[in-house]
Amino acid sequence: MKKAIVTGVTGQVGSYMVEFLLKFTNVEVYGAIRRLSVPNHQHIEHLKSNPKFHLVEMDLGDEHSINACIEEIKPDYFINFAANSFVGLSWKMPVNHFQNNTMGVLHQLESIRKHCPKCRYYNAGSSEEFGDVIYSPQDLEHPSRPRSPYGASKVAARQIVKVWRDSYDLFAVQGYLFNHESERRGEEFVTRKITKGIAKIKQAIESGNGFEPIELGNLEAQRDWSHAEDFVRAVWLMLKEDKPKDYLLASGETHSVKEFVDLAFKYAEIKEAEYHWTGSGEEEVLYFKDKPVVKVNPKFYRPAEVELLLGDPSEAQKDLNWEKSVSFDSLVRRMITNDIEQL
Ligand code: F7E
Repeated sequence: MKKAIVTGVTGQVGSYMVEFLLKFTNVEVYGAIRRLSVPNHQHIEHLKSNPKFHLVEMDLGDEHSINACIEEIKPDYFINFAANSFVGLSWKMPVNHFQNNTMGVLHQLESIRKHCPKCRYYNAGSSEEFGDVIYSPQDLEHPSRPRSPYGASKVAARQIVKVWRDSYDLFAVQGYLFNHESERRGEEFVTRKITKGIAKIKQAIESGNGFEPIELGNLEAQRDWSHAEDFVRAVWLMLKEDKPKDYLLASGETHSVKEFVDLAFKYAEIKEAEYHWTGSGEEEVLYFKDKPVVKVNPKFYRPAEVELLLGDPSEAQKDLNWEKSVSFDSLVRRMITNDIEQL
């Protein structure tokens, strides 16, 4: 049986990747985890009894742990979803982002080159690499103009993947993944922060209790949001191609943070709902009747913002025969419904 190492399996997209591989392929999956003192296995707990799934310990910041896993398992596939992925934090911990997101990739590729050069390698790239975009929709030709240490760390990783591919004839690719969200999204990201916050507000309103408004940063930022589960099939298809080639995965639609808020309130179906926005910029507030439910707090602004992202997924659609299955509307509905049910 072929073997795949998947990193980042306790996170959103890594856990969907493992589910996909166990369900649709005959591959033995080694999920790489970093041991923490707090429990973080909620997305993979249901997979642990599967005999084709094993957990191994690996830390992107520790090349010895990377090398030890690769040398012992000698995987046929290596799918790297582990990363420091919160853009907002990357200004506060820039070195850490480069150590994990860039140097981690270099150590993985070096180890693959030495121990299993036929291994097919995938690293998760990001639309943050496009950054300060000069045209829309962004395609594979769009230049790298990152705006954050996170974006720069992913651009550097992309160069490393290319150099290792060209120099050592490795099957190594890095996709451009536009924003991907789900019911498993971390609560620091804007979509989940909104749906979780609205679920709590709904509960408070319907039980006659008080509540604090949700505080957000830039409401005008526009993102190309997809469901994370839609991307994992495309990642697998990239690894099954005849030749290594990078692809861009996106929904092909862009929506503002404010539109996400409006739709999430709509699907929350709060009784006697009656909303209105007032003000602009830092003074912008969304009211439910006379109570603020969303307001702007400049502390969530970024030192440099990526204002607009819109991806062109046509090459992946054509070559990989891949299509998204979850629309923006369904994504928001699924996330808010899940958070309401969880409460
Ligand atoms: O921000 C704005 C914020 O943190 C989205 C990661 O998966 O996708 C993700 O990066 C937008 C930004 O995601 C708040 O300024 C407003 O414009 O949810 P986010 P992100 O930065 O787009 C890319 C593709 C990745 O690769 C990353 O790993 O929303 N925004 N108010 C806010 N963002 C946050 N987090 N919190 C706010 O209160």
